[in-house]
Amino acid sequence: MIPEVIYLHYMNALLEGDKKQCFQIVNNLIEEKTCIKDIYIGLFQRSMYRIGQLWEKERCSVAGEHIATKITESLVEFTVSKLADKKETDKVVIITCINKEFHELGARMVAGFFEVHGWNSIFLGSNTPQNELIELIKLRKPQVVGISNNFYINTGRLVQLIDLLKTEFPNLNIIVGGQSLADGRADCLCKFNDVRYINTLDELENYLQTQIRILKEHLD
Ligand code: B12
Repeated sequence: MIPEVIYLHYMNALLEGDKKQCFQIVNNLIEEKTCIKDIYIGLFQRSMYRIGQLWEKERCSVAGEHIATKITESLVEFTVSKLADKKETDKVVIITCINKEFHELGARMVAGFFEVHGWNSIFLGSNTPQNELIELIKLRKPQVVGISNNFYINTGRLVQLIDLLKTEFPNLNIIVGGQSLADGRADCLCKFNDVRYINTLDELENYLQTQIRILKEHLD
C-alpha cells in the first residue's frame, strides 16, 4: 500500500508537471523495496484515473494531462530499468493496442510488469495496424499476445482482431485488458473460449505463474 500522504505529494507534483519531484518519490519507494504492483496501481494508475476525472470536469487542461502522461510513461521506463530481470530468457510476449486505440500507458505498464517477471516483452504501443501485428507474431513467435482496449468505440475492432488472430494462429495464447471491458463488459469475448480478459495486476500475476508452470511442463 502507498501511504496516502505520499500519493497526495506525488499527485500534487504530477499536476504541477514537476518531473524531478515525481522521480524522487518513485526512486525512494523503489529503494524502500515497495512492491511494483503498489507503485503501478497505487501511484501511477490512481493518479492518471484522477487526472481523467479532473479533465472531464475541466479542472485539468489537455496540456496538463499530456504532461502527466509523459511523466508517468518515463517513470514506467525508469521502474523497468531498475527492476527488470536481466537474465536471458526465451519467454516472449507481445503487448499491443488495437488500431485507432491511442491509450497506451496501461499497455506499457503491463509490458513492464512482464519484464519485471523475467519475460522478454515486445511493446508495440498505440494504434497498431493488424497486418503489422500478424507479421511480427510470425517472426517472433511469442508464447503470449496481450491486447489493450480502453476507448469503448474500439471494441468492435478488438473482436475483429481476435477473430483474425485465431484464424491465423489457432493455438496462440491471447489476453486482453483495458477499461473498455471492465465492470462486466467483457461479454464480447465469450465467443472465444480461450481468450482471457485480465482486469488487474493481481490477476496478471496469477496468469504469469500458470504460464510458467505450463512452459516448464512442456520442457520436461
Ligand atoms: C491519458 C489519457 C488519454 C491520452 C492517452 C495518451 C497515452 N500515451 O496513453 C490521449 C490524449 C491520447 C487520450 C485520448 C482520448 N481519450 Co483518454 N484518457 C486518458 C486518461 C486520463 C488516462 C489513461 C491512462 O493512462 N490510465 C492509466 C492506466 C495505467 O490505466 P489503464 O489504461 O486502465 O491500464 C490498466 C488496466 O486497464 C490494465 N490494462 C490496460 N491495458 C491492458 C492490456 C493487457 C493485455 C492487460 C492484461 C491489462 C491491461 O492494466 C493497467 C494497469 O492496471 C483516461 C482516464 C482513465 N480513467 O484512465 C482517459 C480516458 C480513457 N479517455 C477517454 C476519452 C473519451 C478519450 C478521447 C475520446 C478524448 C477525445 N475527445 O479525443 C480520446 C480517444 C483516443 C483514442 N482513439 O483512443 C475516456 C474513455 C471513456 C470510455 N468509456 O471509453 C477516459 C476514461 C476519460 C474519461 N473520464 O472520460 N486520452
